[in-house]
Amino acid sequence: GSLAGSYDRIGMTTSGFSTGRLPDMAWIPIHDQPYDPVPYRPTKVTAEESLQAAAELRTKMDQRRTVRAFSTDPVPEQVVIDAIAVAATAPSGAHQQPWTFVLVKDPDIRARIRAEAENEEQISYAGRLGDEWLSALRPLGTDHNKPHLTDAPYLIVVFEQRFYLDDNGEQHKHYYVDESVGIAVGMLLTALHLSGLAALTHTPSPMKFLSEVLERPRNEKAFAVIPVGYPADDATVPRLVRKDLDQVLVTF
Ligand code: IYR
Repeated sequence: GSLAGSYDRIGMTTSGFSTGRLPDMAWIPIHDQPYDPVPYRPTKVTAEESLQAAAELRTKMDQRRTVRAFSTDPVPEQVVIDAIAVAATAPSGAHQQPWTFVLVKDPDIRARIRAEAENEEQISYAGRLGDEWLSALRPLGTDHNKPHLTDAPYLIVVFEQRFYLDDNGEQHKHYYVDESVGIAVGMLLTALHLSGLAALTHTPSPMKFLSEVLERPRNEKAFAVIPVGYPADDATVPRLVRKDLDQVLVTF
C-alpha cells in the first residue's frame, strides 16, 4: 500500500478534533503522488426512492429561514459538531480543504465578539455602507444591534485559509478558496437546519477583529460568523418570497 496522496496531521486526536482550545492549523501534505483509486459503490437507490428523497428534501429546505432572534436555551454540542463535520466533507479546490471552523461557546468571548461587531456595524450603518447598500438592507430591518451574538449558545466562526502556511513559515497557494468555503458553509447551514437548529449567516464588516480575538494565524481570514441555536419563542422572520424555480432554472 502506497501512502500516495495521504495526509498526516499534527497534534490532533483520532477523533479529528484538537484537544486544545483552538483547532490545529492545517493538514500537511506528505506526498505529491496521485491518490490511490478506491472503489466507490454507494448503495443503489431506485428512481422512486430518489424522487421521494428529493421531494422531501425540497420541502424541508424550503422551511429554512435565517433567524436573527435566538433563544438562550442550550443546544447539544454534538449536533453542532456533527454539522461542522458535514461541512468539512465539502468538495474543495485541489482538495485543499481551506477552512477552519472555530466553535465559540465561551460567553466572555461571545460578548467580546458582539462588542467589536457592534462597534464596526455602528460605523457601517452610520454611512460607511453607502446609500445604495443601506437601501438594499432596509427591507430586512437590520441595524447595528447584534444580540444574537450573545443569545445564541454557539458561534461558528468560519475562516478561509487564503494559503497554506507550512512549518517553516513558507506560503503555498490554495485554489478556489472562496468557492470552497462558500460550499462548505452552504453544507453547514443545510446540516444545521436538517438537525433542527437555526442559524444566521452574519458577515460583520470589516471582520479583522475576529482573527485577533480568536488568535488565528496570518494565513486565515474570517469568512462568516454563524450564530447557532434555537429560535427565540417570539422570533419572527420577514415575509420573504423566494424566486420561482422558473426564474432561477434554465434548461436546454
Ligand atoms: N454586515 C451588516 C450589514 C448586512 C449586510 C448584508 I449584504 C446583509 O444581508 C445583512 C446585513 C450586518 O450584519 O448588519
